[in-house]
Amino acid sequence: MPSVPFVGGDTAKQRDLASDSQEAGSALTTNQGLKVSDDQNSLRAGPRGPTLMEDFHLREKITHFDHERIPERVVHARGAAAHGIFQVYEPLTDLTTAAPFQDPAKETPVFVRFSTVAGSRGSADTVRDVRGFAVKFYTEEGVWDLVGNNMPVFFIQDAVKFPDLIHAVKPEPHNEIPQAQSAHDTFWDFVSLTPESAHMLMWVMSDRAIPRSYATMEGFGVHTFRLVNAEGKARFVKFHWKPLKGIFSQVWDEAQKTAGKDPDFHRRDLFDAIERGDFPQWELGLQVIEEEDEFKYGVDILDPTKIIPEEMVPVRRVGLMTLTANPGNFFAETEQVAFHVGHVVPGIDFTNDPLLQGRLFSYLDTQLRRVGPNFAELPINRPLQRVDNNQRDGMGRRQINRGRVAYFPNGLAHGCPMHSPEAADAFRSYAEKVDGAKIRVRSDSFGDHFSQATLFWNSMAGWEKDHIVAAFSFELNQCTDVVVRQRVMDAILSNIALELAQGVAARTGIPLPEARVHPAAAGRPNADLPDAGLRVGRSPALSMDRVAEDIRGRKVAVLVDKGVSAEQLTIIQETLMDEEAIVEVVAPTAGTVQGGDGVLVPVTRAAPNAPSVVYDAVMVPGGADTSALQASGLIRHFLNEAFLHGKPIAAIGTGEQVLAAANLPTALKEEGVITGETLEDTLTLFVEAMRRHRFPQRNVAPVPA
Ligand code: HDE
Repeated sequence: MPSVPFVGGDTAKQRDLASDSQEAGSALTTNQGLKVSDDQNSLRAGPRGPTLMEDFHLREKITHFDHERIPERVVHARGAAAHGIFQVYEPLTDLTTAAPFQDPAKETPVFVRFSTVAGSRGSADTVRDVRGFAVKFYTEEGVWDLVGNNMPVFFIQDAVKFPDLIHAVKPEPHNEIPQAQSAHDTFWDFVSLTPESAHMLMWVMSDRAIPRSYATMEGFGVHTFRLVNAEGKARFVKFHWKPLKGIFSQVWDEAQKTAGKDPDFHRRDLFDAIERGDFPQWELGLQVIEEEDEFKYGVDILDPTKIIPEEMVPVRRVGLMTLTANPGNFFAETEQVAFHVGHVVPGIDFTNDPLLQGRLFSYLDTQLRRVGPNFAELPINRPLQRVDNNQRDGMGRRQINRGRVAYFPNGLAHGCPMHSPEAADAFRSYAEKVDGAKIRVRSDSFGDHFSQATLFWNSMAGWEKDHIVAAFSFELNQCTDVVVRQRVMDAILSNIALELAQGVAARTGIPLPEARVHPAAAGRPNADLPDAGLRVGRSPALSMDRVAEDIRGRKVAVLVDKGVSAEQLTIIQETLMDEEAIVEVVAPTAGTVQGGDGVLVPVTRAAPNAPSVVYDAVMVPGGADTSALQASGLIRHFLNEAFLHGKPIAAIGTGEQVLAAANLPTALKEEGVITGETLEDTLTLFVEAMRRHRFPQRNVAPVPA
């Protein structure tokens, strides 16, 4: 798998943005350019007198401050972003004329914003939620936005239901509780009455909804789009982003605690990784479907609650995206960036997916409300090339359009700017033939709501099933309305898998339905569609039960206190840093500790500031004496929590006494607790265990039979 280190300088977009940045070292001025003599004292009548209205500097400064916020996004308010580049591996001219896919030598600048959906702008990163994965490509033929999520399907099949879905999941309107959580009555009330959400519910109740980092998430365009080549031939396409670091998550208890200990966990991880040159990378994957194969796969490709399993249509990896730079200013870039599914370039087109069609309206509308009519002129949104048309004026207009002509056709400006009927690089909509009666009807081919939810369940490893059962149970135990709880059981869970329904029943006390709702009554199977093996099989690509290729960017805590062997510590640090892991020395207090061999050991972080939830693994070196470490309640708590969350734990020599003091079992090598080995062997086993990420046997009880 190619992992191309980024060696270049700023992307074209960053250079474009840099032209807007302020001069360093300049004098403080008002917005009118006046040099300010005193920015610390307002103008008043005598040292103890009232402040004067006349103080235009005070008024300008305060007024601007009062207007600093723009409306937060109605969904996806909480997010973080980065700049980068995209490069295609080989020309895709047979498939599309889209600019980023023509030339492997070409670096297309991108700006990528990741987000949660339900929470406000100040909410925590690690909540259970879908993650947005929105990519803006600044191509030489205009801006293309691939506005996706980290899950390949969605809750609803028609955009008209979106406001209801979001009203249901957002905090309840009478008391604005709970923040950034689906675990409340109104969400489960809505989805239990909306069986088309069953498949998506499986994804959000899986660990996909609590990613370890943005860099370990997949991304999906969700809808089926079209690729169109120079001959005008179109094919259907589904877009995928495959993370080179693999797909890894937190566990639920850990995610909840991280939300309190470090609400910026994902944002910080992305920022820090880029600052230290550990650039997150994803391969772009395409599932291409010939037009004549539209009905071959047993699902309607216009239905956004369905996937085409990778085992049926393989994902062809066509290029690499590398995030190389953090934004210079969060507001100007991350907050003001305005994505729109309708921003496409020649060679990419839409389909009639009714969710996509509604989004084509919504994104422009929301940017007009949120950022204003001239949002496209803002530095982060403007394309790299010159914009020329007859649109004029509006709030916040930047461009000064000289001359008296702002219409077409015109003779006074020689017909300019003129449209380009002949130009090969102009956008032309794909001439799909459309013919139908005006009706408010959903196609029967959208009717099977459960087969793929079952497929997802069948494709999970045992521990993933445990986590899904635990997640449904947690959410339903947060619901107070017995009717809602029972309806989720009767109308959703029992139609997906009996084993799932039984597991949730055992943990929630919700009775199983007396007679299982017959699948046909719940909208399946769909007799109109050929059964292509989807309904019975497994799709291994859906499982996260995998081992990482390396431990790059994983965070290890090495627990120390006075008496630690500084020599061992150095070897641990060097070995793990050679693997490009991040090693932090954690002690009960900050500063330095006196090593057993007389060396002063610098501490990276004190235990109160270094909760176990922000680390992937923990190591306890030995030394002359570990009694100080054994005596620390914080350290014992740290180890217990890391154990519960299934993290690799290793102890060397007298370090084992610290594990014993924390009452941890020390003979669990198969489950990632490494003891009784030489330092060298411990490190080898530890790195191997870290590649497995977690030992989930430790963090959840088995699903009751
Ligand atoms: Fe969005 N969505 N969405 N959405 N969405 C927005 O646009 C909407 C949907 C997604 O980082 C809004 O600028 C409707 C699916 C991302 O700035 C808004 C429907 C997918 C982002 C909107 C959907 C997404 C948004 C709010 C159902 C995955 C954040 C603020 C028809 C394919 C982009 C904004 C960023 C944001 C509407 C469903 C992804 C209101 C009506 C499906 C990643 O326009």
